[in-house]
Amino acid sequence: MFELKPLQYAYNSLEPFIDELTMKIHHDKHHQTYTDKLNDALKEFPDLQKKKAEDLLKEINKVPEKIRQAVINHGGGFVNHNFFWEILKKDINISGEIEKAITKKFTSFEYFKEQFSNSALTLFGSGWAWLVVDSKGNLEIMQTKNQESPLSQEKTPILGIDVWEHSYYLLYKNNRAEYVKNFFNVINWDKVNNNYKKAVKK
Ligand code: MN3
Repeated sequence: MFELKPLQYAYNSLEPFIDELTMKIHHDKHHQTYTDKLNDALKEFPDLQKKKAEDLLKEINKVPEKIRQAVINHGGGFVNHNFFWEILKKDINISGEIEKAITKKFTSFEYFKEQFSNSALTLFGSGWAWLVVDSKGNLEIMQTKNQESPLSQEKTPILGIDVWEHSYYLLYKNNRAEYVKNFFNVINWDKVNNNYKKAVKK
C-alpha cells in the first residue's frame, strides 16, 4: 500500500505565492485521490505493490497492460506530487552546482527562466513542465501531459511545475502566466541542487 505523506511544512508557508487553501486541497484531496487510485489499480498485483512507485514508472512497459494506464495516471500523480512538495520553499536563491550547470547549458539564468516558463505556458491542457537530467547527464527542459512522468522516458526530474488548473485556479483563476511567474519565488534551489547532484552521479 502506498501512503500519502503529510506535507512537511505548513500549508500557508508558500503564501502569498501559493495560498493555503490551494495547498490543502491539492495535497489532501488531489494527491490523496492519486494515492488511493494507485492502490486500487494494484489491488490484484501484490508483487507490484512491493515496488517503489518510481520503479513502476521507470519500467512502465513491464506493468501489465490491464493496469498500465492507471499506473501512468495515478502512479504518476502519486510520484509527481511527492516530488513537487519537496522542491517548494520560499526565499532560497539558486547556488551551487545547479547554478553553474544552468548557466552553462542555457547561457544565463534569465534565459533558462524564459525557456522554462515558456514550456509551462505552452503546455496545452493539463500536465507538467520539467527540468530533467537525461541519461548522459545533460540538463533539458521538457513537458509531460497529464500525470506522465519523465521517469518513463529515462529522464530524472530535478525541478517541475504542476500546471494543472487545480494547482493555481483558486488564487490565479485562468492566469497561468502569473502563477508561473510567481512559481520562481517558491523554488527550493537547495533541494533542486541536491536532486541535480544525485542525478548526475548515477
Ligand atoms: Mn497537481
